[in-house]
Amino acid sequence: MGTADRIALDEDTWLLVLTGAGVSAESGVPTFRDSNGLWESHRVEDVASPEGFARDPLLVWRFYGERRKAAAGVEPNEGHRALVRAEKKLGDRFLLATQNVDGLHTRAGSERVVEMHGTLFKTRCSRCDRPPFEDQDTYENAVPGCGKCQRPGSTALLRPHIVWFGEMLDPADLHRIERFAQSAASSGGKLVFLAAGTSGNVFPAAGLVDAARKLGADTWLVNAEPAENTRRFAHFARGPSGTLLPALLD
Ligand code: BJW
Repeated sequence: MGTADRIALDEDTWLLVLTGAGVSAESGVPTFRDSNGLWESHRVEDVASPEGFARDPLLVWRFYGERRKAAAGVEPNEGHRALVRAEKKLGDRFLLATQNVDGLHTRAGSERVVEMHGTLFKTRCSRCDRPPFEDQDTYENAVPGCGKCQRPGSTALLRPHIVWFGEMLDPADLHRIERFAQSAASSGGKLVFLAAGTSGNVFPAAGLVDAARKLGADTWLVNAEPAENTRRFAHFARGPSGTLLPALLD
């Protein structure tokens, strides 16, 4: 594994970034799989699967209501801001695919962002195809129903606009990521894939490093601990993303 200490943002560099919960950890947002992570106090299958929602929608709404409240009260950190500066340098040769649903990249000022796992601050109907809408409500005591498609005797529940286990990611999001990487390759540019703050456990995000390698990308991982797929990367910088992203990118 390489030990170069900078990612050069040259005129022919295309940078595809994948972020995970670790990038928001220094803002005070809990990760999933670390000690004290969200999955320590909740069973994944109860709160982040369609089956869990069907079984106990109030529990699921309490979980996401708490997270809405917590995420609204935190601020982006230096890691988020380093990615904003990289985007300013690279323009359309930059794309940020995030698994995070906390909205902190956008609040920091990132513009070319794909929210692969959805967002905490939108709600949609679990049955009809009305577009997801902005929503800050925490629904602590009652599960909201859909005012658009509700029929007598049939309950259409509103749900968070989040991609749960066993659910498809939006194909348009995946195409946008693929198109970006392929444009880099076909333009003869230098593709760099940088993953930060992610345990490499969840697919398809964890497979992006391999897709990027196939296109000839240089691959970097910035993480506090080794990830499940560390060996797939050419470079591993171990430590907090709030310090390492500015050091690598500026
Ligand atoms: C720091 C730090 C600091 C801490 N600085 N670092 C192929 C193989 C096997 C299984 C599958 C497969 N393809 C699909 C699957 C099934 C499944 C899956 O991946 N399962 C695995 C568990 C094996 N995937 C899916 O179901 C996906 N859907 C799909 O593929 O659809 C197609 C399909 C449908 C039906 C059948 C088959 C295929 C959907 C996955 C959606 C995941 N959603 C979640 C929850 C919702 C979001 C929410 O509530 O917030 O998204 S799961 C959860 O994990 C969340 C995260 O986005 C995601 C990734 O977690 P992340 O970001 O990596 O966080 P952590 O906590 O795991 O790691 C944090 C890391 O940061 C750690 O390593 C720390 O060390 C580090 N860290 N502080 C730097 N300061």
